[in-house]
Amino acid sequence: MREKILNILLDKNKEFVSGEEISERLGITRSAVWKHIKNIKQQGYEIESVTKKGYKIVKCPDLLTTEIVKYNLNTNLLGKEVIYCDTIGSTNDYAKEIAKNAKEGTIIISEEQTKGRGRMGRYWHSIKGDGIWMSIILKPNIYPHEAPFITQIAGASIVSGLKKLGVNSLIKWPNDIIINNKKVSGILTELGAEIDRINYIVVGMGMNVKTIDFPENVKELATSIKKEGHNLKRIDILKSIIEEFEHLYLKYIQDKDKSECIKICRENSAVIGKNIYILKGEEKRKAKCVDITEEGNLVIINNNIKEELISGEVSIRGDKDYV
Ligand code: BT5
Repeated sequence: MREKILNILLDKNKEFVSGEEISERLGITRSAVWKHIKNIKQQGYEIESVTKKGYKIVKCPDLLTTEIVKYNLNTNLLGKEVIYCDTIGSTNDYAKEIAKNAKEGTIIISEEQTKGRGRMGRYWHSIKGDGIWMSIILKPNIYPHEAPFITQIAGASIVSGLKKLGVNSLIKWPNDIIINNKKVSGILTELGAEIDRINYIVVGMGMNVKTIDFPENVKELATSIKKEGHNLKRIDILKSIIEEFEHLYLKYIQDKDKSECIKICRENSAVIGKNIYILKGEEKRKAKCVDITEEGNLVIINNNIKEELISGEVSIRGDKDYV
């Protein structure tokens, strides 16, 4: 009910709506309306109430709450369920805990993560209120070996979601999004599977939006949307990415069409045409990146020999810099 009232107020777009209208539309008493409004205010919304005029939203809190994320979200699958947390260990861990019984498309968002994770046990800084820390639960009918493609979909949807808002970024294959050679976003795709079938995939995406001062150990390599000169709201970025994700994901799952995703990955690649180092465990070797295949694998040339890399355990560094 609270969500319905909030939606009515948001629909009015900062104009008054009377308590009577709300109570009639929702079939509840005016005092029930008032109680819900009080509750909505406690969530951080500034609501003006004037006798005979009713209520209007003056200011929404800068939070990624369930109601705000779902409001006018243009999707059919993603974000029908949104779980919002103020703080959590890791949204990916929580998503994996609930994945079995969760609906496909469920999104978990937290204002802060205390144990945010990167790949291979690395740490992911997730400062409270500064970024987007979210995980999406998917249940695609694909083979486990096809799962790395979901990381490509996530990368492509971040790049094109940002582009729609006027921000240019590049994908450092397989899972980093960079602006001006610095990392603004990272993707962590995890799998719950049996030998030949996937039970679920959790796609975690972290994006620095408002951070200006980064922790010492990532200061040199990290950036944020704000630091790059863009004053965007987290909620607008989040929705743009989710809508792009759904579009590319459904093309892949329903039409078996990877082409649009791969086109975005190729056209916005930070590594194609570059000399790089490939890191795998202790191993480090030099190669030149030449392409990304239709499957989302990276094509490299080393000593005149062409090779395809699958994302899994591989990291890439530029031959001079991070990229
Ligand atoms: C990643 O791993 O880039 C995947 C990051 C995924 C984070 C999301 S947030 C929501 C969901 N829940 C989670 O627990 N995780 C996901 P990797 O390629 O391994 O990069 C990790 C490295 O990035 C670290 O070793 C640092 O060097 C650097 N790093 C850590 N925090 C960063 C930040 N906030 N911004 C930029 N770089 C960071």
